[in-house]
Amino acid sequence: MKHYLFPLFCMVWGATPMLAQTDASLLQPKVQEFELSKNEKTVAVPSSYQLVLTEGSCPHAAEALKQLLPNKQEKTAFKIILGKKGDKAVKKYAKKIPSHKEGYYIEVDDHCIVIAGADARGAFYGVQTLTQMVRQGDLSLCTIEDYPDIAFRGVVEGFYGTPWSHEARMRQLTFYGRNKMNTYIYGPKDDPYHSSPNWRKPYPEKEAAQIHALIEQAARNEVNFVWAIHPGKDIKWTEADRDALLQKFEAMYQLGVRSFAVFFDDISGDGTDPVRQAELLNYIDTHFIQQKHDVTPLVMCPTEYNKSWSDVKGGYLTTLGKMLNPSIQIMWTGDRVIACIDKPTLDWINPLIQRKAYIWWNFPVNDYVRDHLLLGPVYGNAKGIQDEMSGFVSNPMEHAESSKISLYSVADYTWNLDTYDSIQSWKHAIQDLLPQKAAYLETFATHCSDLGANGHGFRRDESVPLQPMLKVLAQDMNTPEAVDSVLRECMRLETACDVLLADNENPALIHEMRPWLKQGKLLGEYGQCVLQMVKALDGKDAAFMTYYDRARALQTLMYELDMTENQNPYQPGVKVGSLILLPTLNQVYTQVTSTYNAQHKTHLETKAEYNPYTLTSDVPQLKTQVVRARHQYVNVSPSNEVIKWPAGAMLQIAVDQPVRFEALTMDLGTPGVASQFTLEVSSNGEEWKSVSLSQAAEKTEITASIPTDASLKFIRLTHKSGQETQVYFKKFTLKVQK
Ligand code: LOG
Repeated sequence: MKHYLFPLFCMVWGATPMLAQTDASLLQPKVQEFELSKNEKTVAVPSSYQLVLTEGSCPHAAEALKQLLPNKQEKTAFKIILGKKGDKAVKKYAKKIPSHKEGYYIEVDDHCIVIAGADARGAFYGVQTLTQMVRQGDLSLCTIEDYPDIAFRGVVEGFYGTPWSHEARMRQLTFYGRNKMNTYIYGPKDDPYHSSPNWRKPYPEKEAAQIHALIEQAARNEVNFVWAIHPGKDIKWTEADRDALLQKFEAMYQLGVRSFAVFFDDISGDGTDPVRQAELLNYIDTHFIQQKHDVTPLVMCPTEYNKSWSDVKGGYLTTLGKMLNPSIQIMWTGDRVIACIDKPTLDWINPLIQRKAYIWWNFPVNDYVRDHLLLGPVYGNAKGIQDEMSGFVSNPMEHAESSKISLYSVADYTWNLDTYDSIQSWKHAIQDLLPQKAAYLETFATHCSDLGANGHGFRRDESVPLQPMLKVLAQDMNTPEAVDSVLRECMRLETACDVLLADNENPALIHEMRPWLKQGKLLGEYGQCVLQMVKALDGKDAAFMTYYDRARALQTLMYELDMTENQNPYQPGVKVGSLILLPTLNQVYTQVTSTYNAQHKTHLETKAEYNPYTLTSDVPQLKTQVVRARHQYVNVSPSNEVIKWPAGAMLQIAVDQPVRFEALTMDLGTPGVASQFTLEVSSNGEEWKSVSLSQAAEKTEITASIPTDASLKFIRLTHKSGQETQVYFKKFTLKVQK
């Protein structure tokens, strides 16, 4: 029976941090079974206690308990009994311990607390739960039976971009332990010793020492540190490379690694052969993993790692399914690169790979929308599918602290799928991350969650509580209720950003969010101005022009911030409220200014934002890429993955006013491919002139200088080789003169 205690005390006396009893709904992740004792009594947190423990049985749990309650004594009446199944200390409770791995049983009565794990990790998790209970205040007499729904839960540091710092990783591992996540897969794409060119080489001394420290930190927190290698870009299917890989694994084993993964994602060419991949992995499994006896099952990420890229007839996945040793885990991102997971997802993939998929969930990763920070709730993954997956790990943002909002909820979801509540979990996550200023962070995060238009077409809802009023405002800007409530929320947003910018509670978090907080503050100010313009329209207030001038200034300041902060080469800039808040405010700005112009016969600027460039393409993976102009340059957002470019397919950029295209620079990641493409320009989209492409031998960059012509409006790149080609899409920059 599930029994969650209603936090009545909180309701009556207001939100006090200390409760008179345990509120099970606040335990994280949500526990499976919580039962209050019938007498509804509580016991104070013991100020001293006698520890009953089988020496050496669960050292990390014992250490965590010591941290929590340091006053352990020999002769005290109150007892804490800690142990794992099979220990003498917990023998009496053996039948009550859940049979699931990593589960635990807790019993609190007025003279004793029992924490009995199914194993050492379970005991550690029991201590984490007790820690949360102690932080709430007096302990309710109760029993808890708890266990995870999914065997492997956690994080894959698998994004492109700046890998997490050592300090950030150390903090993450503590966070995983606290939230009962047992897996951290180390695989940052931009660590050269994980991928090409240096996967064959051992880590230099400093990095090796840091990895060793991470492994120790992981062990203290009962996390499996999984070290992944990404050799597929340049692997040769030779004994020499096979041995190089084994040697690297051996070196990592010597450093303390006891869990391993091999990634074959985002590669093209020889490395993608499933037979060769399976032979190599089976060899590693037999000659390394199985030989060691203290290493967890091997994990692999396939080249076809999502349904939309899978060529079932081509047999890649079935070959892996058939050939790979049954103990090898296969990762899967879902129906698309970025997708939520449901039953049909698993019903499709599991039979093909002849095992339960190990989910690589691409959220909150933002390496393809780096101008956005993803702070919204985790939602969209189905309930009831716990028995169809072997693992579920989340790929986060390069911003480690900010990612904790999502990771907290991933911990919640993967432990107990069926009771998962996305909004509640998100609120708890924010509370956990920044307890003193949680309300402000919640306001900011409410408006900083969508990804904007992107090549993967994955979006998240944003500004949800304000949406009804924003819709009313968009329909009729003269609705006072809507004007006032949006105005108030913009004021709240500005306040929240100010408070957070000046906050010192979690400096690493604020540092990561700083550009977005600055943009959020400007957006809040802009919103207030625009709505004041609406209020001033009735003519009674002479302030319209002042509000107009300030709104214009804020538009410029938001643009400048976007052009100067977070200037990464992929998706530079800083976006906040881009799904609905900013577009609605811009629409109201245009409307209110046009109305004013009509009333006063003025010519104030009515355009709030303007992108003259549009992209069209019949290459499926490119057609939703984003194009944007920055100063003299027009960039198409690059892609991280391999692009399958069909025969005859093209990519076109059009501009609404004639311009002078000066030059094109692009990088398709492969030497010699320029000859497979033609570049053409046109002023009307009908008559085309071709422009020659140049590519130096052995180089991946392709350039074209475009003959002077001030009347051009179209430029297109067409693949002409007659059959599908595979390229990367690392850069596409057009230089333009107005
Ligand atoms: C990469 C990953 C990247 C993610 C999101 C997998 C298996 N591989 O398209 O490194 O962070 O998508 O951009 C990927 O997802 N490639």
